[in-house]
Amino acid sequence: MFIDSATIHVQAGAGGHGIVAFRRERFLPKGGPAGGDGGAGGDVIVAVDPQLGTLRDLHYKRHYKARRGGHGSGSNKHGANGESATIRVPPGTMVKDHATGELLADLVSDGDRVIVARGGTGGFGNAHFKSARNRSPQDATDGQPAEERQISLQLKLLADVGLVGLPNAGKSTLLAALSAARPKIADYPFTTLEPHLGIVKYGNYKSLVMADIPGLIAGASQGKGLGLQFLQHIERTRLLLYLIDAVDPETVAEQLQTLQGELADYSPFLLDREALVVLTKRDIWLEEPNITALTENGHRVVFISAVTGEGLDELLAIVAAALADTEAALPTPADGELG
Ligand SMILES: Nc1nc2c(ncn2[C@@H]2O[C@H](COP(=O)(O)OP(=O)(O)OP(=O)(O)O)[C@@H](O)[C@H]2O)c(=O)[nH]1
Ligand SMILES: [Mg+2]
Repeated sequence: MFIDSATIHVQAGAGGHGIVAFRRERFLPKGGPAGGDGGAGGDVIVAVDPQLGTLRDLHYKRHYKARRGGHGSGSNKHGANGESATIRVPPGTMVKDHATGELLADLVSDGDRVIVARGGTGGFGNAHFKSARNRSPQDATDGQPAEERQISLQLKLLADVGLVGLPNAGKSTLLAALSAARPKIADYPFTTLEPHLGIVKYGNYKSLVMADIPGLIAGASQGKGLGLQFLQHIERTRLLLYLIDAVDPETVAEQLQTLQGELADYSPFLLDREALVVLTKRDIWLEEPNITALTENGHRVVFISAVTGEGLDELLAIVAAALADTEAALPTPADGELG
């Protein structure tokens, strides 16, 4: 199951208390203060695990708690620090405070982490308060309470290239032809029910990440078909490929309009994204489509057949050149199915 959002409860550990104690030695009835400090409570941390592709685990476990700090003890013993709790998430996870909506972190690469609930500091034992004026302090302080809150997490896949198209346009077939990913392919609409990533190798040891998402239909923005829920996964791609089945050449301009209309309803920014138009299934065309209507707004148009491989080298060369003009590739989870 592909799960790309979750709301969880996080609770850090409280600080341990400091204590009041005095040294006891054999011939000294009353030794100096020896109450140790409390240990710090553990934090709750959210960290990237590049092996993960979904937030599924968080769907099953919704409460995360770090350990509290140990209390101080006699002979100046410091309480142990409480163990932190780490929540692992895939690259591309945005972390927000659930109540305020404040963005706490956008965790992109391996090593990225954020403390979402801070453990309390430990209290001071009476040894801490010893001074020239007060050689036998009777005071100790309690540890600080721990932070606790609800956080919401949302995964927005990180990929270089996003495939958009109507159902059956050939998106998954293209991903399968170019990468080791094996998404399900079939001649009925909505074969793909969840996003897939594939690593596409090209040139000399270069690679890019391509995201295949479920098909869009007219009215998706009103919730038709699978709706727009998967468009968040192409928000962070650098290049969009509009895949258009050109077996019926009369429909190509309208298909592009439908796709762009739905994208615009989701976020007008998506229309400013660098994009190519890819006409698919060339091996079964009866005639070449007229592409003037497609190139009007400046898009390049490429003809391919993912079945015979025709046009794929040219497509990759154009994609590579377009990406070279934008920033470096973002890190990604493993090839293939995400969940
Ligand atoms: N002849 C031919 N058939 C193709 C080509 N590309 C895809 N198909 C066929 O078109 C149908 C749909 O292909 P998919 O790759 O599943 O389409 P999709 O865009 O992923 O569809 P959804 O996941 O439903 O949105 C399948 O029967 C494919 O075999 C092609 O280049 N040539
Ligand atoms: Mg598909």
